[in-house]
Amino acid sequence: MFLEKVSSPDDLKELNPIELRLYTDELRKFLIDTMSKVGGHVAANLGVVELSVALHYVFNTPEDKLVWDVGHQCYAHKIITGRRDAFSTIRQDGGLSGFTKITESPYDAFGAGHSSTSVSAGLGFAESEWVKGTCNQVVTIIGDGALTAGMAYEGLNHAGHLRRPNYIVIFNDNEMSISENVGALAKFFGKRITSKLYNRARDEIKLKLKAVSTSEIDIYEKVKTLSAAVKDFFSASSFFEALGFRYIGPIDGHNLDELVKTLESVRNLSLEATQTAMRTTGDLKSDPSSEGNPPILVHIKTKKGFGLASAEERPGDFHGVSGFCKETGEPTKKPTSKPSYTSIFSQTVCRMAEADPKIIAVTAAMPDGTGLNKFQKLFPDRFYDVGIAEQHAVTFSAAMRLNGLKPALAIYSTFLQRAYDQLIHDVAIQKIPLALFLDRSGLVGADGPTHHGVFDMSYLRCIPGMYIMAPKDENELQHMVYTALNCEKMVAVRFPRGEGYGGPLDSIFRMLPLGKSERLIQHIEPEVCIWAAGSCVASAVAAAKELRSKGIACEVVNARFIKPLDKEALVTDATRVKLMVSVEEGTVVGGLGAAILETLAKLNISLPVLNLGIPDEFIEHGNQDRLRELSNIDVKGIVAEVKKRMDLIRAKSVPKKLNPTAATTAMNNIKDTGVVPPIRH
Ligand SMILES: Cc1ncc(C[n+]2csc(CCOP(=O)(O)OP(=O)(O)O)c2C)c(N)n1
Repeated sequence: MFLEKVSSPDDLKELNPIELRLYTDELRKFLIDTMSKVGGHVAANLGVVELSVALHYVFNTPEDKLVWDVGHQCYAHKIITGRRDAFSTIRQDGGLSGFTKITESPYDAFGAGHSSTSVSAGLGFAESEWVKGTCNQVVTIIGDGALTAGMAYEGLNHAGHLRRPNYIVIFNDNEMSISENVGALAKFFGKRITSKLYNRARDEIKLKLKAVSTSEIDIYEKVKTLSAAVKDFFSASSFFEALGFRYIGPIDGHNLDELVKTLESVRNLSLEATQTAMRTTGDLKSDPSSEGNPPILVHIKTKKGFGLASAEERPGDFHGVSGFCKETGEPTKKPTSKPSYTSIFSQTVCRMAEADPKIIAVTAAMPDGTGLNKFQKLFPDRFYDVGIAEQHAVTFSAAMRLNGLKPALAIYSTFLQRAYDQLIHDVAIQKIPLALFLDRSGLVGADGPTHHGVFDMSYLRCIPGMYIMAPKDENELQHMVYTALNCEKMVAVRFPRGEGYGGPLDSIFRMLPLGKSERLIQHIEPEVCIWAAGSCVASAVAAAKELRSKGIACEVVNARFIKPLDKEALVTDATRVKLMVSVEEGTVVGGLGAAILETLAKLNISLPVLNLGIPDEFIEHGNQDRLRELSNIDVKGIVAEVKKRMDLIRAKSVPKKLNPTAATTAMNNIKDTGVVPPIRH
């Protein structure tokens, strides 16, 4: 009833308190109905329905900016800001993004997907308001999980220094990351009930002491100093106050009236302080050292999955889901019999760990996503969830490796981007043979451009000493996990999101020869050779079969190693075919195809090369297979592209085949002398 009436925050402001409450209930119901059909980040979104309504009710968005951390909890915000009708398209081809996205709405102040960026972004907005001389307010909404990441503290520390009162942080404390939150701070914030009592008592005592103070002696000030030590022990407020914030809370984040009232006072406080500060300084840049006008932190307490029993009970299972039954919470999609790559990875590490006590497992806040929750149950003392701290995870694991242990460090490809300097500075330069397992490599589907793991081959390949492997199927993944944990190299194994092919699994793990490829289809007189990596190998094989029926003899090589590339095999192929093709589920810039081109160029071999992979642009969200199709790395795309190029080659002058003897000589020369002789066609 009220849901249809609200198409913008201005409509929301027209509602009276009772209508606002009814609207909020309808909004939650609408969210549950829609997410039960199309899926999404259920638990996080149900936890912030009241907060989203209260924020848009109180603040003057979009002039005042809301910066949502991660952005996975912004569904109510999307509905309030005019995207209700499109909401059922969320995370699907051509539909709304599952995160905040500045191109989608002026109300999405900043795009997100990766965690813990909201404090820096919010502060940047707040500070620029200051420099421009305007006093719009900026609100960052950040969870306790996101507060396990270093970047959040970089922002908070700076905010405490800049002291801009138009900057407000909402600390959404639900005691959960995706799984249970970890770390000393999470425990510290757990004391907030004591803090609530403390706050109430403090306010009462303050009033009483102020009443008995004189102009000569301010008894309240004196007692305040004395009580600081007690406060430090009891109160979460001291933590944020030490960082330079005015702390308010904790507030019940599901009590709409209390939230609205608190946010209204916070807004007034912030507005007044901002205007006063701007007036007093008379200068656009006020004195940041002024003690009077700190930024404000509001600590709210919410429950993940609020309003949906199954999600409240099992918030971890309702982090990111597809459709589900509203009554039971059971997924509507039937589980397949094929194992996921994640489960094979985790199973292999667990089996290896039984035999080798040196194997430990490390994850950055993704025990369920990486499958390492299995390891955690079996070997609790050898399992480490470090929080959303990929940088720390890499350096921590590097030191453990150096000290004789064998960490299996599992991080999603996209999140490893966070730890790039650590990979170079803390691992590669020191030649530490750390094994990295990059889950969700390639196109991930519904999460879209912030989450596609398409850059790792490119960003890892340029690191000296790095080994990069990609399995063609789940059986090969087992052997790659085994090889990575035993090979004394800095090595990354990248594998895709989703299920494998359900083929047989070898019961005994084996070492794969380092830097060696595997030829899957051979011809006596091939015209084309496809080098494929990981998830693209099966498509390449199917494409080669189809090309054969179209009169094109096409070999297929499973590259296995993107680095080091199997140069001998590559040169052999280059001597026999008219067209070399690379196929990879990663960016063509800097990936397997680039490695092939670089190698051929270095050997002075020239022949037509077709690079298929993710083009030099960000791929939107959508169905994983559809996105592969759009990038021409599915069977149909490979066949069409190869056929097109071969038609051209056949129509024009066909380059002569390379002389095999010359190629062999070239390879021998590289090995013996490092000198590359020119090869003539
Ligand atoms: C850099 C990075 N690592 C991991 C993730 C995966 N991730 C998405 S949400 C989330 C938990 C966030 O917890 P919190 O900030 O408390 O928000 P809540 O979901 O509880 O509302 C994690 C680990 C991410 N988005 N970004």
